[in-house]
Order: sequence, then C-alpha cells, then structure tokens
Amino acid sequence: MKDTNESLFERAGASIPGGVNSPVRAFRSVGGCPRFFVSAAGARLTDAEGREYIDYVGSWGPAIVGHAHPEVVAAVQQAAARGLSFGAPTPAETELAELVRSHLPSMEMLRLVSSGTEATMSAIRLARGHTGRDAIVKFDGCYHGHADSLLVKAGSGLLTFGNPSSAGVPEDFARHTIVLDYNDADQIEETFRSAGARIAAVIVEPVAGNMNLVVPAPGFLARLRELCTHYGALLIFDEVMTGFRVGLGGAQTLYDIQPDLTTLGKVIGGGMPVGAFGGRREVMQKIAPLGPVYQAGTLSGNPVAVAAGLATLRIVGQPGFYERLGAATRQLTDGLTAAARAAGVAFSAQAVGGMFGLYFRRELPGTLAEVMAGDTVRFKRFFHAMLARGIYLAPSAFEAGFVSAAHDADTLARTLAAASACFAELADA
Ligand code: KE4
Repeated sequence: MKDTNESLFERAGASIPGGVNSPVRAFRSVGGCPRFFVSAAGARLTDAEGREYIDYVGSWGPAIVGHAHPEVVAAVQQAAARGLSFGAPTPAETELAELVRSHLPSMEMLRLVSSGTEATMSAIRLARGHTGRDAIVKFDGCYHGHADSLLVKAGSGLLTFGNPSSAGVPEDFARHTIVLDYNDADQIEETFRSAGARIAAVIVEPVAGNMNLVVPAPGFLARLRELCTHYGALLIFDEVMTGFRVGLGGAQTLYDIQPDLTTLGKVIGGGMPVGAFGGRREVMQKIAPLGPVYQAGTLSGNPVAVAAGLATLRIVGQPGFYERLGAATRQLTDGLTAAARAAGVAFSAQAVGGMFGLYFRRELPGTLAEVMAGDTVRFKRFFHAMLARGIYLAPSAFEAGFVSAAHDADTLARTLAAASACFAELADA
C-alpha cells in the first residue's frame, strides 16, 4: 500500500511526540495533516504522494539559495567524503568565521554551534558571566529558541519578573527574565530606570519574525542601544532569522545599530545544523577556554555543516543577490495585496529583504497585540486553499514567510494566480 501523508503522520505519531520533531510542523494551528516531504529542488518541495508545492517556508529560512543548490550539494558531498566530524579544529571553520565577520564586523570574534537555540543560550550565559548580573530582558512575541531562560512569558506587572511559558521551566529560572512589549520604548525606559543595575542583557529580534513579521518602530532599536550602553547591559541582536536574510549585513546593518553580541543560525548553515554567537572581543574572550564562561559542543563547526554554510554564504555574497531577492519578495507581497484588494478581502503584507509577513487585517501590525487582532480563521482557510493549489505557506498565522533565489518570475506568477482564486473564495464565503 503506497504511503500517504495521513498514513505517514499516523505512523510517525507512534514513535515521535505529535509525529514531528518540531511542534510548528504538526499543523496544529491550521488544522489538517502535515505534508511529509521526500525531496526538494529550487523553490519546490515534493511530498510522499508525489505532489509538488511552491515553498515559502524554505526550512524556516535556511533554503535562501533554493533547495538542493548544486554548489551546496557538491560542497557537502565532497566534505562528507573526507570524513563527517573530527572533534578537532579544521581550517574550514576558521574560513566560515572569517566570512561571517567580513559581513558582520560587530562580531569581532564568534563561536560556531549547532542551532539557534545553542547560540542564544550561550549568548545569555556569556552576558551574565561578563556583567556578573542575572536579569535579562526579552520581548513578548519574540522567540529565541527553547533555552529555559527564554521560555518565559510576561509577569503580571511591568517589573515583575516573568513566569514560565513552558512546563518544566522552574519559577526560579523564569524570575530572572523580564518580558516587555516589542516596540514599546516607554516600558524599556521605565524598566532600566528601576532595574538597570541588575540587567545583564536585552535580547531582541531586530526584525521580529516569530509573531509573524513585525518591524522595529522608528527609534526603538536605537533606544535599546542607548539604554544598554548607559546601564552597562549587553545588547544582543538575535539574528538567527534576519542574519543573511534581510540583507548581507543582517538587520544590524539595515538599521545601523551595533549590538554587543549577535546570534546567528539558519542561513549560515544553508540547511545543515550551524548556529553562531559572537561580538565584542573583550566579551567573547570570557568564553572557555580563554575565560570562565563555559560553552562546548561535540559537533560544533563540523566540516560537513561548515561546507554547506560556506557554499551558501559564497552564493549570497555575489553581487546583486539581495537586490534580486528583495525585488522578488516585494513582488510577492505587492501582488498578494493587490489580489486581496480586488477580491475585497481585508489583507495587508510586507517584505523586509527575503522575508515577508501576511496579515488578514487592513493595516500592517506594529505590535503583537495588533498581529493577534488579525483574522486567524481567514488565514487558516487561505492557508488550506493555497495548499490545495500547490502553494506551501508557513502553517501558522504567527510565522514569517521566506523567498529564495529560486523563486523566479514564473514561480511568483503561479503563486499570485493561485492567491487570486483563493481570495475570491474567501470573499464569497
Ligand atoms: P533553532 O534552535 O530552531 O535553530 O533556532 C531557534 C531560533 C532562535 N532565534 C530566532 C529568531 C528564531 O527564529 C529561531 C527559530 N525559528 C523557528 C521559526 N519560527 C524555527 C522553526 C521551528 O521551531 O521548528
């Protein structure tokens, strides 16, 4: 009997919690059965039933040059044939570190790890070790991976420390995390005025992509920079998603703000497990074996993952890559907006470099509350109508979408034709 997505999902559920190795993949916020993919090439995915989809998830960001890019695949094959992992330094990981630094000069030193979570977890520990302080500030709706200190939701009052947002996180851990509202500069002022001497770091997505896409309000990032400098806290830009996605220099170049530490992931591995954290040399020199802040990883900087990262960054570093990527992404969001308007559906969309947000509300949201006010029922119907037409969007109203260099004019035209039909269906409902 040939496998179907449903039969594969049922079988997976017997061995893997929810049938998935990361919760968002389970389609719980949109309903229905997740697609089990068996291959991908360029902008397209193929599921176990042989059905093809135009992909706007791109493995949540890493597939920026297109799936199975020949140069990336060849680099991985050649590296693998020389051995998968040595647990010892290799020349290639220094090359990757140097290449990242050449585009993100604020990262005077960096360390490679195997995921974005490891990068942010390590950066938080480093900030605490460097400052000798315990409190950290994060923003509601921003996601920085699943380290205990970061699975925290806002406390009852502005200055009350956070409460765990996940079972298994001790109250004791959560109370060191203050959770504020993204884009609310008054709150951050008040928090630093009252608790500035206790704050080790502020960690922020410089362009938020985990509450859907929300851009920083004018002056918000600059205010964070000023306050961290004034109170001796470290400013951590979590660029796991925005790094090499919104531009070659990340969001820190786009908004001309220099963080003390930056975390990276996704694109720098090109689809293989690579993360990184780095920043000011005097801070990074506190990391073992140079300093007292411990951090380690068996497969950190392994040659196969590094080969994928190097090949990917060499492609995105070619002249015109981000101009073309940004133009394609804007063509998508402008086309969707026009199609929705023609159908009379309340909708808005925006692009920042190669990432985009879609919202079933008339105005672009500037805060988490405004994103939450969007019509999620309509999003779910749109998601499934597009899926039925072979367009694979992020299976959640609270995720950003991603375009790759492989999304050519024909791919975008097919997407917009499907969207017009879907908006018409929505309008009639
Ligand atoms: P990973 O541990 O998943 O590699 O990275 C965590 C992380 C850290 N910081 C930011 C800004 C991130 O966006 C992420 C991970 N992003 C999600 C997408 N919403 C990954 C998808 C998933 O969790 O399956």
